[in-house]
Amino acid sequence: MIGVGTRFQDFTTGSWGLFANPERRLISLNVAAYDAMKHGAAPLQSDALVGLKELGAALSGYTSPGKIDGLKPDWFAKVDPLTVAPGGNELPTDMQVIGAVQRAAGENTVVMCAAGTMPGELHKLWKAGKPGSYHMEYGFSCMGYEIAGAMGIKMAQPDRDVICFTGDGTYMMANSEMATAAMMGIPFTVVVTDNRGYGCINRLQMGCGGAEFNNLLDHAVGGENSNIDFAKHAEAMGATSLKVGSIARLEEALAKRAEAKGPYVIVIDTDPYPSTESGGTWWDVGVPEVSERGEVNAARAKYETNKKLQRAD
Ligand SMILES: Cc1ncc(C[n+]2csc(CCOP(=O)(O)OP(=O)(O)O)c2C)c(N)n1
Ligand SMILES: [Mg+2]
Repeated sequence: MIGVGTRFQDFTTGSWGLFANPERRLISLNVAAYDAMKHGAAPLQSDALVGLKELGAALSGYTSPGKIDGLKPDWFAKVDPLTVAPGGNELPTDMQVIGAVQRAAGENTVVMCAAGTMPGELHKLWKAGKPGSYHMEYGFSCMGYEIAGAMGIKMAQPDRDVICFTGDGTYMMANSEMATAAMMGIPFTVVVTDNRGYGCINRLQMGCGGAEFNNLLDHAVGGENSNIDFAKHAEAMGATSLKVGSIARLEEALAKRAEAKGPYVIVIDTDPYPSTESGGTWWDVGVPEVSERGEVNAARAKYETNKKLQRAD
């Protein structure tokens, strides 16, 4: 395997469960020696472009025995149905929101995101257009990067159509650059998926056998008193904003995004529970060894099975 510019971190490697084959050898091309050396890889310290050109020349005539044709269409045939208009859900899912944005996006669109449910969902579901159209802060997946980041992308590439995904939690963590964008008339679109809490962390908690606790507003002390109006909040900072009640209305609102003079914020309530199961890989998040909860014991047993697949050397 050849890794280019990767730190081979947990999300890339399924916590090293994906690359368990004993025959596996790594070549790591990285400008940082520290990263190139990791996991017993043969290190190639180089700029990516220069290194790839030289590797390409050295490998000329070689063809891989692996077959990758058809993998991409097969994948999308499996997951595309999740992105089409609401199924049985009372509230739209985040996958359906991605579908609506995908249908509204053009060649010139850049989608961006950083933290919460959306990075994982976009990674699985988004079909990127031309190069430079998918901007994901997944180095640290830092909540609050989204709105400032979207403004930065638009400033760097004024001709691109920038669409930012942000959850309600990450919107709350940092949003004030919206006021700057409104003041300076920097136009980009923000889709706020409001599932009333930290949906992805709640699912992680459940996945580790835990009872739902303190991640969704409805499980927090006084949560019933919280009813944040994100559209009004954005409007108060000078953005054009609206709240939509369905995927169809979201599509109508997205179609009008070019009319906005500054940031254009569309808020939609989503279901905090569903996520795309396919393609899900293991993440080495510790589970207690001892618990009175059957769910934790079951999660621990699964953890130990997965731990055996891990090969990080
Ligand atoms: C600065 C920062 N703090 C904490 C986290 C851990 N974290 C990742 S996602 C998340 C919750 C995100 O909630 P929200 O934006 O509402 O997204 P949702 O999963 O509900 O769609 C938290 C606390 C983080 N990534 N960055
Ligand atoms: Mg949320």
